[in-house]
Amino acid sequence: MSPEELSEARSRVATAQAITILTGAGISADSGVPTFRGADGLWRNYRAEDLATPEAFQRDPRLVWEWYNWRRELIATKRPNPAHHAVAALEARLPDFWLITQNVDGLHRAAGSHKLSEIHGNIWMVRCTACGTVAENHQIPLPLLPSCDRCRGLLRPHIVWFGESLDQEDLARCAKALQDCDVLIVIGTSGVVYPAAGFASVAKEAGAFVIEVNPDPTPQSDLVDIALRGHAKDLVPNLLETGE
Ligand code: BJW
Ligand code: ZN
Repeated sequence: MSPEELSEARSRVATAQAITILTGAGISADSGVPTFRGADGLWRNYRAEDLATPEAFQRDPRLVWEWYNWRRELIATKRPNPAHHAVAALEARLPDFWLITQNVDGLHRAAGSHKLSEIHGNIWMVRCTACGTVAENHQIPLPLLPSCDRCRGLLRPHIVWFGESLDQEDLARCAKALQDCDVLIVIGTSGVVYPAAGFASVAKEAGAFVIEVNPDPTPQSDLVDIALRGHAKDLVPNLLETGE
């Protein structure tokens, strides 16, 4: 990444009428939340891919809730970092803005973001497997077989697991944000989980200028216009706070 690239990226952001941001676990890594893939992405020899499926929950709901209790406990101690705050500040000053996050940790909301789609759900929400009621729940730890207040059915995390469909309204809102933006900024995602992995190319085909912020290359790096290599907490404030 050359100084010219950072400077061009900053000027694209400063002059854009409509900006969409897509975030992944890397933006919360700087707050101390482990990412999914890579050395920190393991929990007791299980991979996220082995626990984050409806089949895993059917087979052993206690094990899956144990994992979520562990993550809820960890995330409860974490706070938004300068990258989350810079994203929220951009929303506050740019009317045409949308944030798409794959993160379930709620740190964007904690930083003050409102115009956002949490496309993979939220770890502080639960859903009844019997009656479908969705509720906010901050209890830690939850019983290993938590039950619904309304019908006593088994609760599950309100999170999108592998093989499950994303919310259609959320997806439609994201499609509009990808079509309409002048600039898409993709921050801290490995770009391997669909449909989010396809969002950079959707925006690019619709004419957007695409900026990636990630210390490492991803499968989308070749299609983006500028790849800024480094940590979100350092680069994102620099990129977004253009001091207009
Ligand atoms: C930093 C940093 C710093 C580090 N600063 N950066 C098309 C093709 C192939 C497969 C499919 C397809 N369409 C659907 C599928 C199946 C599947 C899928 O994509 N599989 C792939 C693995 C191949 N997708 C689905 O099943 C989705 N459903 C769906 O599409 O329904 C319709 C359908 C179903 C089946 C077939 C076809 C259609 C649902 C996906 C749900 C994903 N859910 C999870 C788990 C939730 C559990 C939980 O959180 O409790 O969401 S998976 C996990 O990965 C989590 C994340 O949101 C997601 C993305 O991970 P992310 O954010 O990219 O994190 P990492 O760890 O991978 O990367 C971190 C990055 O940060 C790295 O790049 C670092 O370099 C970087 N980084 N430090 C900036 N300081
Ligand atoms: Zn219920």
